[in-house]
Amino acid sequence: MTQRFRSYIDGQWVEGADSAQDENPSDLASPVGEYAAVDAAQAQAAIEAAARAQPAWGLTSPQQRADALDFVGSEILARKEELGRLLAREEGKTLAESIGEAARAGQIFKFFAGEALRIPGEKLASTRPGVDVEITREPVGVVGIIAPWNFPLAIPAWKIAPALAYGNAAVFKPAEIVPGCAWALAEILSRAGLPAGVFNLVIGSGRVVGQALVDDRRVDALTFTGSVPTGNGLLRQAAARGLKIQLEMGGKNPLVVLADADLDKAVEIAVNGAYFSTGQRCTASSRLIVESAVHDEFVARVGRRLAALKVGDALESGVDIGPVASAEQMQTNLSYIGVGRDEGAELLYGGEELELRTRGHYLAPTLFAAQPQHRIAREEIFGPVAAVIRADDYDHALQLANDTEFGLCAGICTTSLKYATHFKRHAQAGMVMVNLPTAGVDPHVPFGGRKASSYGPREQGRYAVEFYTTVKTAYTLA
Ligand code: TXE
Repeated sequence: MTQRFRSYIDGQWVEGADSAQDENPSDLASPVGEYAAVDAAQAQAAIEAAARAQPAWGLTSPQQRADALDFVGSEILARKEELGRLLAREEGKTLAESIGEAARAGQIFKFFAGEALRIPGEKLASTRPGVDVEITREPVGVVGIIAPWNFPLAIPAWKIAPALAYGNAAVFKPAEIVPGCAWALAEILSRAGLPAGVFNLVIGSGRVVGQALVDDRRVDALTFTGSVPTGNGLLRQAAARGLKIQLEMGGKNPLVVLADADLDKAVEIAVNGAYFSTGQRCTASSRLIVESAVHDEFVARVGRRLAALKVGDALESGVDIGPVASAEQMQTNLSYIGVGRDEGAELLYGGEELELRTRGHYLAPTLFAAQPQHRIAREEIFGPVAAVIRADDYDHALQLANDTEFGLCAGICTTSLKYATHFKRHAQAGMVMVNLPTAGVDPHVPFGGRKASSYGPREQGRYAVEFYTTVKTAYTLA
């Protein structure tokens, strides 16, 4: 029987106005299920329920919130294999990567269960005699959550968990192509002892349901991860109505490889960062900037490594790279491969769709030798496609690394303390990696970027408190 993923509004599972298929990108002949997309009126009902439930939830004991989040985290961790399987079928990352992501989502709920009990405040001496000054943090209210498809459990987790921990109500809109993971998360949350309306899931399109979250004045804050054009559109609308907003958008993350690097390690770091999770990570190392002295050897070794990678069904054992997540993303990837060729970038490896046992969106890992001005070296592609760029020396590599509109993550492979230290200081990015892939972060520390990559306070770790709370300064004369 086809599984049907429904939305969750005001403590009830609801049917949608429209139905659509939930595809399995590894095997288009066996879809994951179907989903019921809600309409704008249903999204407004979810916002209404959240607005009604939030004041009481914001005043609950932090222990009650901690217990609810801990329950969710424990269940996700206990069921990580099963949830990982669903994720692998729906989004297409390999089973090992998917189980890892499910575990990460569980850990995030556990982390914020603890944070619910550690909401910070301050007491300062007043400049006036006899007066006390207290600074406290209160929930921001109703939080709208708009999530992308590339981390369908972890990204919703790192938005839902802090929203609830700090006493907010949440209305969560997942990306259209991953309704199953969203439903699975909501199903667990529906049994966590939350009062009706505190958490709502609205499955539907960005244009209708996402837009309803932006338009509705009962939404007090909006957190978004997705593409630059959508994010910038939301930012303009948020500014027009004074909506608190946080945006995590694209990246074109550089990985610098210096001549003094351990080349075998650098190749592993580059291949992991650029191609794992099918390159569909905002922190992917899509620009490999390699010092001239080792450039050719590096390219040859990356080529040998790519030739050994197995592309295939996300659930099959031994597969290193799953399918591209959707036909639309495949189209984007292929069109960029065409752009690269037309611009005169040299296609070194891959570049073609693969026909495998099952019909799916399979793309060979692709590497171009590019010039810094090529579009494939400047624009986010979001697939298993990387550009290698030659640098004369460290200074040139740093200049190339920073020559981008984005600033999410930047990496360097070097054995030199001097260059590593200089790079950490001068890379224009929110996150810097030394001898590590640009993708792959810890859950308990801030995540986010600079320049066109991000807007607003950082996500994750205790820095999440900035977005999900509002500060009150109280003066008392006893
Ligand atoms: O993103 P969108 P898509 C980039 C990546 C990818 C491209 C397209 O380059 O190829 O974006 O992916 C919702 N009002 N990234 O189409 O459209 C939408 O329903 C309100 C990078 O998935 O930005 C989904 O829930 N909401 C990124 C979410 O926004 C709207 C991760 C993201 O969709 C909306 C994902 C609207 N008008 C994609 N339109 C990263 N770097 O992490 C859409 N949405």
